[in-house]
Amino acid sequence: MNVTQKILSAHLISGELKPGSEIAIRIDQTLTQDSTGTMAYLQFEAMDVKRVKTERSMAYIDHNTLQTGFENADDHRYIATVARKHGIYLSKPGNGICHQVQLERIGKPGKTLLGSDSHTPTGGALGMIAIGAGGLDVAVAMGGGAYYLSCPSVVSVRLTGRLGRGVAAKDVILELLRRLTVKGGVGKVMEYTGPGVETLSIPERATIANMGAELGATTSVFPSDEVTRGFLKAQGREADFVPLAADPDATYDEAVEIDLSALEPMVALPHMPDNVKTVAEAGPIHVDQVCIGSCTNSSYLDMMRVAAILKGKTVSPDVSLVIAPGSRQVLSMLSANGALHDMIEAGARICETACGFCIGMGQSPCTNAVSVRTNNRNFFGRSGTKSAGIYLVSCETAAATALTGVLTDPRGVDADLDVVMPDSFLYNDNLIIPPASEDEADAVEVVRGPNIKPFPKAEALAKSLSGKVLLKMEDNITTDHIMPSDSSLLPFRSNIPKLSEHCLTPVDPTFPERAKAEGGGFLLAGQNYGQGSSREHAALVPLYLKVRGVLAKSFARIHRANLINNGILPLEFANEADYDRFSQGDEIALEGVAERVRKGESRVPVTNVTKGFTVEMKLELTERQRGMILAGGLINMISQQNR
Ligand code: MIC
Ligand code: SF4
Repeated sequence: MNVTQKILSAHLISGELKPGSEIAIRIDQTLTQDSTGTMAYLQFEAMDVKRVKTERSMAYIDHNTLQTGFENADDHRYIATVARKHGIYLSKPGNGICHQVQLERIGKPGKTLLGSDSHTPTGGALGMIAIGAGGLDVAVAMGGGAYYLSCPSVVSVRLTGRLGRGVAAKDVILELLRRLTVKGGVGKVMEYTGPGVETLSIPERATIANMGAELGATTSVFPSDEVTRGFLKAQGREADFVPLAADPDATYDEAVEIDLSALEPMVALPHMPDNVKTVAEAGPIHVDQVCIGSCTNSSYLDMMRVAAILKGKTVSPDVSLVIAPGSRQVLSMLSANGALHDMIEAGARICETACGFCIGMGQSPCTNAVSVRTNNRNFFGRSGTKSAGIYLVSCETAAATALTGVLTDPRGVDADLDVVMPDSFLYNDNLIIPPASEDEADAVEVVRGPNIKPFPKAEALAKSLSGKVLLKMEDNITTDHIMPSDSSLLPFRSNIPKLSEHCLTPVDPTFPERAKAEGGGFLLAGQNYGQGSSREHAALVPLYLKVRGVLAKSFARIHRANLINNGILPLEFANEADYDRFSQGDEIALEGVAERVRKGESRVPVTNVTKGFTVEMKLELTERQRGMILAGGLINMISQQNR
């Protein structure tokens, strides 16, 4: 068996490990963050489970930390109290980005982790099966329920050689994105193999596993080896170590090979993470802003290399350099060893340890800006400035670029880049607040501010459906298009009515108004609809606007699950060319759809009433998913079962 099969089979509750078939797995650990967490906990409360049943559930506050009004702070208080009451550990704001802290303090080789954030696979660096999902799936897992997924196929990404000076783990994953694209990992686990693995530290593995999300992969995983042991030992957690390796005769469904020695610094140009070139090919583009941080690149190792490049130099007068270390541990170590001083003296603006600029929470750049960043997504508008373009690079490239003011290959920098991993990190868990004991939990009051509104619930599927195609969209529409997020909208993650005013506005500013005027309808999209974030809001808000189904060439994994969990039909063209026969505004009808779902038919006829033809669409649902669609979502299904 390979590593993926070993962990999945040890957690298998039902199904068979056959790629494409539905399996259910036991979840050992969960995590939520604040921008998806409020909804996840409202849903958890609706399930009436007193105490979480996992080995460890964490609630992080790291996304909505810009408190320009009462909303975010109220959400933090709700999460803190609901966590205390129900057995969840709270990581307070200031403790760091969820994935970085989970890696440092909580993750364990061989375990499963489900998180309400698409970059949860960062945990794969420790030899975990760590998967991103919608908040509702995480709420179910907290209650002890299984996580259902389509069994992934396993790709061996065989690494050979060793990274050259100035070439980084980020360049490995950018190279994979260049080769495989943002759809290349759908339905797959990227399992790292080969002699190159042992040359990579845990934070480097984490960068690669983190950004496997951009390939659309179910997750990414590394073996657990002596490097893993060393990292856990330096975190004071050697007891959590277990070795985990693929058997010598393990087989894989596909294989890719990367020679680390042959890689060069890479850059993803706007507005897709797979729009990758070498830094040399991209040329010396003039840069306005450089942002270093995010869950992809904010470890101690990354920050020490940045400090080494900046030491004794000054940032270009034309560049605003922003640095956000990934965790309190990292920031604290930089301040203790003087590296923070080197950054500050070079002219860096130090931000709090949080998602910050990565999710448009502050640091929006100027009009038409070129913003060079170390995060993982450069989707249109994500920086908060629509006319700006985000360029994704490694920490080394970002730091070198900040000094010159133009996109710069860091291999020529005059700096000592040989950062040694510490024998012991400065760990301190005093910002992780344990929950109340079972005896005390009843007395804990859950505090809800006025911004917390109930979440919308779908209705049982009607016999037949009809309505207009409200919007026609192209390929690769992201959840940032469907439910944009920036510092003005993130405070309303617990307020679906308010968010609905912004649904799909990056594609068409008139959409929310038109959807309301029509009383709902259907969406039409190309390939990979809903890629990117795990935010369930990209399903809850369309549900609120009475969107009944999405007709697409294909869907991204998490978003498809979120649609089904909320009773919205994910319909795929059986013949992709049929997409062209539909226009925005066409009236469509799905006659007798409920009966077809009930019978388990995987094809449904969709009639274009306006143009007078009928096409076949795929509606491939498992038995459990059919139950959800018929009941009008997972919560309805659970409450029916409990009746
Ligand atoms: C993101 O990187 O897009 C986010 C913000 O972390 C999201 C979660 C969210 O939308 O709240 C994610 O990746 O799932
Ligand atoms: Fe936070 Fe950005 Fe990572 Fe999402 S991708 S978890 S916003 S740092």
